[in-house]
Amino acid sequence: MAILYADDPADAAAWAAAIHALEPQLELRFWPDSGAAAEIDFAIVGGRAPGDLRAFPNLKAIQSTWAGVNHLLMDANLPSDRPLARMVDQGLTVSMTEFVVLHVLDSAREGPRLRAAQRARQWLELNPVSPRTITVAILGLGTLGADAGTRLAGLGFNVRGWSRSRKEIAGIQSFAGSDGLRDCLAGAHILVCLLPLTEGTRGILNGATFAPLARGAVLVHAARGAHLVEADLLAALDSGGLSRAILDVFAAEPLPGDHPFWKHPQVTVTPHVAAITRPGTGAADIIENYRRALAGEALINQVDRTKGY
Ligand code: NDP
Ligand code: OXD
Repeated sequence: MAILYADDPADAAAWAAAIHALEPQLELRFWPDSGAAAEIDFAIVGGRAPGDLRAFPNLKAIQSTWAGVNHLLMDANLPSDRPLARMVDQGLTVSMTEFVVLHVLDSAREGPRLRAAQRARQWLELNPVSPRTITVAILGLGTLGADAGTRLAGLGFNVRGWSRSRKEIAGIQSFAGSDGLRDCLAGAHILVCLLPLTEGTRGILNGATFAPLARGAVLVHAARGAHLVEADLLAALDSGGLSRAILDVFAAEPLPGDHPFWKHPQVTVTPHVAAITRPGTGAADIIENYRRALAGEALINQVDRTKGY
């Protein structure tokens, strides 16, 4: 029996090396060279459509190398009656925390104003403000939001987080539900989005969400493009409601060349690179999930299809 790798071909060699370093005897096949369909009992998928996995009658489970699985849950080629696991990887978590901390600190230390002053050869003595006076609201307090929030709290920021269920995380004030969202947003200076994309969160970054923030607040969005109502962001930047947006994810990726975000002076575009799973740290859980799939056990980080994440 064999594992089918149906993820990004550019990463195939790195995944094969990481998996074989731990379990040299595992047989890996690479899409579209799957061999006899009946021999495939596990599939590794990622950000792109993997092809029709319904063709494998003995497939026991599917493992995503991505943390977000919204695109996989919508893919009719993925058998909906097989367990699907998402990726939780220390390498990915650390990268996302770096991305969030980088942009929160850049905003807190007024990076854009200092860079503009340098371009104008202006000696602009801006005194750093204390992080305690800056409130960061994180939407999504799961693996990624909790880690980024904990680091920001450690740096002294006033951190709030919003999730479906309340959390007890040192240094983070936890909010849940729709009343909780309003309280989480009220007066926040920096809004970070690390939610999964579901029917409950689609379009959540909209005018009504931006309105309770402090005037001139900054958006750091690294979740999914469809969370954001782009027209509402442009309107909020125009009106001064928001002063800046750092966007890593977009409704259409790659971002089309004529999209207004590319040249907008208050928008920073990064090409969905906030965080990626590192095969060296992600392989162990994949192997454990393969073992569990064969044993008929629940997977690590198994997606709850009713919740959509
Ligand atoms: P988790 O599943 O660990 O956390 C999701 C969090 O969102 C949980 O706290 C959950 O609440 C909360 N949540 C979900 N739905 C709602 C809702 N309707 N209302 C309030 N809170 C809600 O996910 P991760 O932290 O691992 O990843 C988050 C997302 O980050 C991914 O889904 C993906 O879209 C994105 N991502 C982006 C990357 C990039 O490079 N840009 C890289 C990796 C991930 P509760 O805890 O109560 O269930
Ligand atoms: C992920 C991503 O979800 O890279 O892992 O966006």
